[in-house]
Amino acid sequence: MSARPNQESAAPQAETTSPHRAGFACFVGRPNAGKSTLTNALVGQKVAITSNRPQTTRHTVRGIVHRDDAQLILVDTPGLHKPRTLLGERLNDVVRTTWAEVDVIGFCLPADQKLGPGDKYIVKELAGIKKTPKIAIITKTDLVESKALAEQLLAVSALADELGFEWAEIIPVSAVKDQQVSLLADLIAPLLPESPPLYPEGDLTDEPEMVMVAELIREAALEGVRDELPHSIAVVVEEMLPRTDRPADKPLLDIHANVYIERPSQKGIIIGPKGKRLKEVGTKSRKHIEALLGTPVFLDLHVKVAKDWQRDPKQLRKLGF
Ligand SMILES: Nc1nc2c(ncn2[C@@H]2O[C@H](COP(=O)(O)OP(=O)(O)OP(=O)(O)O)[C@@H](O)[C@H]2O)c(=O)[nH]1
Ligand SMILES: [Mg+2]
Repeated sequence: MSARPNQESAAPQAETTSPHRAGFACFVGRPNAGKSTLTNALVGQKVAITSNRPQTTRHTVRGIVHRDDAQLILVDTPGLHKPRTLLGERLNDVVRTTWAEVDVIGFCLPADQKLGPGDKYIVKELAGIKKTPKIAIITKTDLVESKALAEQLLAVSALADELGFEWAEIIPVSAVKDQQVSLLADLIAPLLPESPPLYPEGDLTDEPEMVMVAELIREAALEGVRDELPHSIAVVVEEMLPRTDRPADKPLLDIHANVYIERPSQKGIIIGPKGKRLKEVGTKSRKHIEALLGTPVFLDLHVKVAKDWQRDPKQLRKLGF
């Protein structure tokens, strides 16, 4: 690797020859490219929700990988897309701010989809960020044969040639099959600046618990809904309070959350016949929330209409965008 500057490493393992590194790497790509799944696989725990609906991620999520030689802070971003709403524009802004700030950019391209105009658009913008090393990550390799994978590798390499830059690395991975995931971490680590760890050991994310809980509810709510509805769902946790008058060995956490949709007509779909769907969303997400928080939970979900919130600056602010 590059020549080492003659400053002392601040890392505790003074005997090792290579200095400790720490820094930020973001994953960018089209919606559904597998960015969040890859982030979770690298961290070894679910820090970001995932789904097969596009635009699942709506804010940057930091996942932290602790190694002896380096601390990788992975920044999962929303999929970059052609915005159709104010929310879409805000999400794209978040991605652009993020890639301007990080030490390494990982461009995610699914192996099972042709490199398209959406990808070219993103890579063209990345080409303009000269200082930052860029890694091309072909995701979901378990879905294709080796011939198709080889073609994808060539296509992404040719695109960089065309745009006049070079990928620091090109790597195929499968987050679902855990193939080459740790190799990706090995490739990112040396590209980070010399630095002591930036987060305490054991921290896997800096997401506030209330946000993670809301995201787990949204993830469950996304399952099985189609068309415009996934985009219309937002979840806000209003309150998390330990139930009083419980014996110390039998705690219960009361969580009150609102599931927002955009139109009254969507209410019925989310709630389902006799409330069946909403109940399923509650049961499913409660399990994940209990695992996350390590305590039994009583989850109280309400469905509310926030009219056209994706397009309304005031509503967006209220929902945290
Ligand atoms: N077979 C396979 N599926 C994958 C892999 N990685 C992700 N997926 C699936 O692809 C879909 C999208 O994954 P996400 O990680 O949510 O994608 P994303 O890029 O974060 O999407 P946005 O947040 O919407 O931008 C989900 O259904 C995942 O299960 C993989 O390695 N193999
Ligand atoms: Mg995502």
